[in-house]
Amino acid sequence: WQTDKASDYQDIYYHSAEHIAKITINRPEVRNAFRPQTVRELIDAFHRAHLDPDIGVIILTGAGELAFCSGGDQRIRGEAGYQDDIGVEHLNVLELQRQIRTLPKPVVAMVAGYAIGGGHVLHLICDLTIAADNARFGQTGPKVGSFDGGFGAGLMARTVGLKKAKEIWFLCRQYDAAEALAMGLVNTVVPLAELETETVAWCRQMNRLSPTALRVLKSSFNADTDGLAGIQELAGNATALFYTTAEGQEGRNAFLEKRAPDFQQFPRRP
Ligand code: 1HA
Repeated sequence: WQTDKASDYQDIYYHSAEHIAKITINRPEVRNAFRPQTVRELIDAFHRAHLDPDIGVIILTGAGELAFCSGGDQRIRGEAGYQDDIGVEHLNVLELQRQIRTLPKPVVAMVAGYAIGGGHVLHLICDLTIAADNARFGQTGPKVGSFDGGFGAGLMARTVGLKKAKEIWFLCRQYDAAEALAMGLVNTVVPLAELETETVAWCRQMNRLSPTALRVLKSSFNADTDGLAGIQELAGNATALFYTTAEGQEGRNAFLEKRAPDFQQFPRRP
């Protein structure tokens, strides 16, 4: 992996190799819990990977073997949210969830150890999850005085079914990797020592496929769940493809050449 020298992150790492970006939450002393700074940096890193034409697939992971992410850092939870360095309460993790969901490249969660609370929702939001055999999954909201009733509930129900999703949230149990696989919460389980090799193999396989097909498919999977915003995302791809056609370009050319557009030259396909 190459370390990104341009970035100056405190709470995360950004690495890249072979058209894969790897974003790592690096707070192992708190099981990779996130604070506002962490989320700010994650949003920046995902933005970087999104815009980099050299990157086809993104891995999200946590430092060490004990945790992927344990959710919001409870030590800095104030009266009305998670406090930043100057005491302002804002976490923006919901913005991060939307970003991972809508950025037009596959995002793979590489999970060793705990994916818990808001950290569990982050892996859920990712397109695919590769779990090590020591992975443990669960929500804690009702235990620690929180809940994620957005994608945390709705996408969970779509992923594992309504009964199981309610069990996960209402009982706050933990599930091991085999149980997670059985309920469709993860794509595969591998020995811890093989976690990165296997994850990279999945990424390489996706990188050999058509980026446009993967891009449009990702937005297709969001379209019904996300309502008009989902249709916007899907339709944005249609517009981008239309721009590459002679028919789309005729409109632009006519405007720039101050003439009437000639759309008669284009077929009205059945
Ligand atoms: O629900 C939301 C949101 C909802 C809507 C909108 C935004 C949201 C944003 C966030 C969240 C949430 O994430 S709520 C859920 C918050 N997270 C949790 O309740 C998980 C708390 N942690 C644990 O349950 C356990 O620590 C663990 C199962 C992840 C690991 O257990 P283990 O291996 O036994 O380690 P443990 O000894 O508990 O933890 C190691 C150290 O890490 C401890 O610190 P130390 O005693 O060494 O000083 C522990 O306090 C710390 N730590 C672990 N998780 C967190 C944490 N410190 C702060 N925040 C944490 N989340």
